[in-house]
Amino acid sequence: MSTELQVISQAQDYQLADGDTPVVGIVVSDWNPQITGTLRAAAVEQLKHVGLSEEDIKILEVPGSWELPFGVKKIQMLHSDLTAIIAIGSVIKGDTRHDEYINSAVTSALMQISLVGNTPVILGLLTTEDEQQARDRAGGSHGNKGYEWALSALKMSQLKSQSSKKRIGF
Ligand code: RBF
Repeated sequence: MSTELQVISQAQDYQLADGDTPVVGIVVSDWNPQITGTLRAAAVEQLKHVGLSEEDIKILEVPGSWELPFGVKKIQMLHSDLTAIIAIGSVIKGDTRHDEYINSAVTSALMQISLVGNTPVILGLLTTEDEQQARDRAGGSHGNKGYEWALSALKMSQLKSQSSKKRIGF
């Protein structure tokens, strides 16, 4: 697995393993919609690039990042065949400490859901100091994190469905 720092600004080639049929859920927050919309578009583009169809990608919208954990639980109830779920949100620091409370609660809830359930949850939460930092990561100078999150979802889908001890070749 590569540990090099990569800036990904477009869909990457990725070979699905034989018999691997990922079905990916995307839960996306409507707060800071220009940012989350761009992240979501990149994630969908990446998944389609490797061969997933519209049917293999299930999308659920929630009002804000705070609602992401409930959205993840809900999408699992609606679609029992999901192999991974990406939770997308953008929390931007403001005059109050809302960002700290939201980020802390949401990240630990998503981790809990991932571990208690049997479906990996990909953390697609931008936690930035300002809007520019968010833009930089949603199609700007730091690429578009949506592509990376989709690739993580594909890798974790493969890991979830792995039934033997053979090494997974990412
Ligand atoms: N939700 C986000 O996804 N990103 C934000 O930057 C964000 N900022 C907020 C700031 C304040 C002061 C409040 C009260 C809410 C904010 N929310 C934000 C919305 C939050 O995630 C949630 O949708 C609402 O609090 C309703 O539960």
